[in-house]
Amino acid sequence: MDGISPLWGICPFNKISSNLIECRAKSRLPENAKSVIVACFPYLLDKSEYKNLNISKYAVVTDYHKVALSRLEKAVQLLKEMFPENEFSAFADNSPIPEVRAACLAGLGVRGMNSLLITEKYGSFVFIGEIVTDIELDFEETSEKTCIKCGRCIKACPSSAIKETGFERNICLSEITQKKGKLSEEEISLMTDCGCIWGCDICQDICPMNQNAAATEIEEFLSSPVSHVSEGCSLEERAYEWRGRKVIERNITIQKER
Ligand code: B12
Repeated sequence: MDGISPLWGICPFNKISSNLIECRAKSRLPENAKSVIVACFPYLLDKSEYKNLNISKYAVVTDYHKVALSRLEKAVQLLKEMFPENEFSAFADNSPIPEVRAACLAGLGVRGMNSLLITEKYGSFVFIGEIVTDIELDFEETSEKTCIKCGRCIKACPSSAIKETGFERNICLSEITQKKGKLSEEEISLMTDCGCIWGCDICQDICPMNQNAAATEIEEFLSSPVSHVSEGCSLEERAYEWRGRKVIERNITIQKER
């Protein structure tokens, strides 16, 4: 796995099996799943790549769904050759696995109050993907640990989506920028105040545990960053491609008109 991801670990499937996310990908889970090999894909680039930034950093790099899945599929090929009797399925984001929880239980980092996985080396600027298998793999017993709980993300969140008691998805600015349809005046103001057309990084940028986050070594992420989007821009290989042109163009128009 080391050539696939610089940070990975094992989470026993039975520790997350009662929290699976309902989605179509669930049908791809091995019938007798026993272990989850959880992998992180760091995505932070050098500051010089964020000039004129008007999208969230996660969307600057080549679409992570494709990058993570193609890397994990390579590992699946090798594992299938080594263990032809067993089953292996790769997922990234579009996954029945609650990925933050699985990564915490695999010992890859802690859960921030902003609900994200924070790793020691790369901070929270990592994507998560996994391979689920019916092999019972050895793992280190660990519980889900939390961040230092300084509360800065709670204070900084422009829509108060982050609370001591949990996370309110519907009002998260990242969700607002990605949802279809007409936005309310309040949603439009939130988006224009933040100046971000896609996603939101406020709770990550403010996090003290992210201040020395290391940059990515993943070649596919280093090779073709796009930090600024404008009308008619290409969506190919970008994390905003799955939503279609309408949503991103709506957001670009909103920012232009303010
Ligand atoms: C739906 C979703 C969203 C929604 C809702 C996010 C949310 N926080 O609920 C929206 C669109 C808002 C969103 C936004 C973002 N997302 Co998102 N998202 C997902 C997705 C697809 C599912 C998450 C989910 O619903 N899980 C189900 C719940 C039940 O799981 P859970 O959170 O582990 O549930 C437990 C918690 O509620 C827990 N719990 C909650 N809070 C706390 C606190 C403590 C202290 C403890 C102990 C437990 C705990 O108890 C539950 C029981 O297990 C995941 C991919 C995946 N398959 O997991 C990506 C994922 C979480 N997103 C990701 C990213 C990158 C983002 C953004 C940073 C993108 C951006 N820059 O705009 C933002 C961050 C916003 C934020 N602060 O969360 C990454 C996170 C990587 C990381 N380092 O953690 C993931 C893992 C995708 C990936 N494959 O990399 N996302």
